[in-house]
Amino acid sequence: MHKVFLSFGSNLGDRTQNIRIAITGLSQHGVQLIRCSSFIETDPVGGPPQPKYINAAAAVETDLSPHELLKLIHVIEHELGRVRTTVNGPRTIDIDILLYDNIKIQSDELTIPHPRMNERDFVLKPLKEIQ
Ligand code: PH2
Ligand code: MG
Ligand code: MG
Repeated sequence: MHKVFLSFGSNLGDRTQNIRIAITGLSQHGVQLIRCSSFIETDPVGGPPQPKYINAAAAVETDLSPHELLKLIHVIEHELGRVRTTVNGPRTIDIDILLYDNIKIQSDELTIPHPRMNERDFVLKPLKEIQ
């Protein structure tokens, strides 16, 4: 089992429900929830003018590899209606892998630890609650 920290963000539709559905979707595909932070409302950082976000973080356990987990995340994001248009633009759901054991990965598709996590209060605040 691998210990993974995920971050969640949503600023379209029922933001809280979107994050709950994402966590349920993960748990149905071998990604077990260990701890979940509170859900916080945050001002958008970067991107075009857009609605406020709900952000959260979760500690999970899984046997999936980092790339298998990323694939599952993309499926769940797609199921929740995520459409990739503008960089840092509004979205129904964004699920990011922050940490995966003590692994370091740098590939075209995936960088772990998440390269911008330490600059982002909307990531760090919920993460600190559960670490
Ligand atoms: N995600 C972004 C860009 N900006 N701002 C907030 N408040 N919350 C986010 O989750 C967020 C963001 C790109 O992933
Ligand atoms: Mg993100
Ligand atoms: Mg993402």
